[in-house]
Amino acid sequence: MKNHTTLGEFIIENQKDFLYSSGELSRLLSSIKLALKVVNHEVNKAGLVDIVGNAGATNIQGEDQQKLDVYANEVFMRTLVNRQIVCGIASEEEDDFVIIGGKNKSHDNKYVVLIDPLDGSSNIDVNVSVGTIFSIYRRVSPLGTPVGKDDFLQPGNLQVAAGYVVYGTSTMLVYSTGHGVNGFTLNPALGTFYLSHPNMTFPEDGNIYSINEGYYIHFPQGVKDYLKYCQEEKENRPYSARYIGSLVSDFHRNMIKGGIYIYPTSSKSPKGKLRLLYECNPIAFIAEQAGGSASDGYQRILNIKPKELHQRVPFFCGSKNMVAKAEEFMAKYPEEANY
Ligand code: AHM
Ligand code: MG
Repeated sequence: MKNHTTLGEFIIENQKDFLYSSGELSRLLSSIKLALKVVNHEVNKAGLVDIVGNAGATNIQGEDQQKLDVYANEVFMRTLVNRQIVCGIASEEEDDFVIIGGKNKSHDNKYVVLIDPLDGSSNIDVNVSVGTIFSIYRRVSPLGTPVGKDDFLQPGNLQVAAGYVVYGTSTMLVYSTGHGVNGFTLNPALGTFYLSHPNMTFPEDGNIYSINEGYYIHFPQGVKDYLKYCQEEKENRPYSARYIGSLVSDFHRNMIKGGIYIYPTSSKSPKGKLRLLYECNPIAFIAEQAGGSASDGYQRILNIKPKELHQRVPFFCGSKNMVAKAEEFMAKYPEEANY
């Protein structure tokens, strides 16, 4: 691959990796690229305009929506709908999945997209990085019919592609189509993404743990034991604690430096907080493609067969050896696997 490869060039050059590719996935990735540039522009000026704040509505999980969440959701929905590339979209910000073209509309398009348009949005008011997370599946319903719930409730190991955007000190898009993980950094002056991080890989081990330790008292015993292990003075421990509270940024740092991210069940969130379809599956797909791993503490995230669109799961994700160690601690409390 030559230097200064742009995202557009990379998408086209790698189209041949897909058997029977008709260019549909490439066009889909290009529309996501367009939408995220629009969202990026808005996120970057969030401090300047009176857009930050509560839109006054709550989403299906009963959480406050920030104005930029609503905006980002609209941009991604509109871009994908207008370009008529996918047959359906499910978003963390929508109660139900959306069939492009309206209810009962039949489609010949192959793909569905699941998206968390703006994750970690409570960080916007304080100028801390937020992200977008997306996941792409081939539909299971026959072409020429309307999409249904089963098209969205597929286990993560059937993802065709997944990615995230970090709106950070630089804006980066990191994605995988199942052939490794590549990262692209936006040159804001030109509006062009360049391949800055080819073939990203997770260090097998690390010394960072990322968890909201303020909730320690509410954690399952396996997690408490593992945290004590992280803090022990032995070998390369104690580890450093780093927690931004923005999944994409915490994951991105850990993938580059080596570390583990944990959002466990707790007595406050008995099923965890993060959503399987919009957050855990796409991040788990990227983690595995980069040589890391992702688990609910007991089983591989990508093997879980989803039951509902907004399902939550506990999430342990990061350097392979660190996740395996955390699972060892969880295994001592098998009853906690039934969350
Ligand atoms: P959101 O989808 O409502 O933005 O919530 C997801 C975010 C993650 O980005 C982050 O890792 C986590 O929530 C932080 O939660 P907490 O504040 O409970 O630690
Ligand atoms: Mg989210």
